[in-house]
Amino acid sequence: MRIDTLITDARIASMVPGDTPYGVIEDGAIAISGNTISWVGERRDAPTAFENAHSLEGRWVTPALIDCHTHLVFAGDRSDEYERRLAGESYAEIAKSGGGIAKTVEATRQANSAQLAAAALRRLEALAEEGVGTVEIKSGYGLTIDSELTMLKAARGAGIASGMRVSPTLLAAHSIPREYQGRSGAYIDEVCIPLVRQAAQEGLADAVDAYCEGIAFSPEETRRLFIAAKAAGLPVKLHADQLSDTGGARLVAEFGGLSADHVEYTSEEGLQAMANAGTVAVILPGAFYSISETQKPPVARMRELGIPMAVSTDSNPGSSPMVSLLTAANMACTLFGFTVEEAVAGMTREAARALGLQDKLGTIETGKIADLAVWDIERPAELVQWIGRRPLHGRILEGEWV
Ligand code: DI6
Ligand code: FE
Repeated sequence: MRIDTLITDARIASMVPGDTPYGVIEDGAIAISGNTISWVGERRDAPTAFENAHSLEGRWVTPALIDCHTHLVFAGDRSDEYERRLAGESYAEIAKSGGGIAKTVEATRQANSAQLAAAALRRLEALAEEGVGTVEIKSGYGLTIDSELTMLKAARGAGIASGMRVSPTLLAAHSIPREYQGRSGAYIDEVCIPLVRQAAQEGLADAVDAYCEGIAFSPEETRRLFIAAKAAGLPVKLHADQLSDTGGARLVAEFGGLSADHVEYTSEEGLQAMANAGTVAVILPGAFYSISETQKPPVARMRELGIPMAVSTDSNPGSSPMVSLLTAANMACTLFGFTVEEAVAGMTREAARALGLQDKLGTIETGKIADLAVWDIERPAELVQWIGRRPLHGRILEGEWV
């Protein structure tokens, strides 16, 4: 195979599980052919025929980071809610009084696709400066057929404008809109399920998500939605057990779901189901921190059970107003007891798995897409230790420097 670029003089944290932490190759080389990694190994064994060579001058290289749970398409502002929480109201109380997600829905319904994409682009750029190459973006602030479709299109548009890979998720079952108050089942049947079918037919979403919680949708409603998603050929994931144990993790695992996200209140039974199904736990410490939650996700037990763990920003205007994946990784370690290696895997290999992209992304391995992040650091742990530092030297996406 013709090699377009041979990257040399690289300290590679391949994130391939194996004998060395981080899958390290100390004096490594990476061959890129088109958009694909065609060879990885020790520099002394590297192929000798290639078009261009590019020395990283001893810098570290990891897979480009992946933020696998965001709500970064939205309009409006929720800083009033922050002040209310500081004054003692809880996230759930604010939601029940008509604030919270409902406030963002009002603003988002007023915005057009171009406005939404422009606002999302700024947030994507903040993630890009930290080495992120792939971002999942959920709908869920439109809550009508038209405005959910507008959000999905805005997510794609922002992705194209940013040069990043965006994986859109349909989250119509995020909140019960005011016109369906007291009729959440009708909202599932009349809006969410038709949207699932349309999004699948038109290729507008890669997965279906829901918010299964006391302040949102019941397990029975979530199940109906998941049945429709499966019938339409779309994988499912779930905001599960964030504020209480609703059995959400067990439910999404039963459907072979990609991920159960938040999982602070997940029971032992739910964890067993996730382990059996291979469902990824997506840990969202920014939301835990921002809403002053005290119940931590059961990280030690998940580790014991071999549940894959990803870490993500949950970037949104209410419960997790953050555009820093490295800060989320730092929080996962300091607040929840992740090891640094687990945090880096959680932003790369396991985040790819949470998106069903584990065959294409998330490690530096032959055959994977050449999405890489190059860093000015001495050790991988520096990536996670610091808050607010951006040690990125540059990104290679689909084989090209950006
Ligand atoms: N859980 C979350 O963390 C976000 N959505 C959800 O269901 C919060 C979204 C928001 O507060 O706007
Ligand atoms: Fe979320």
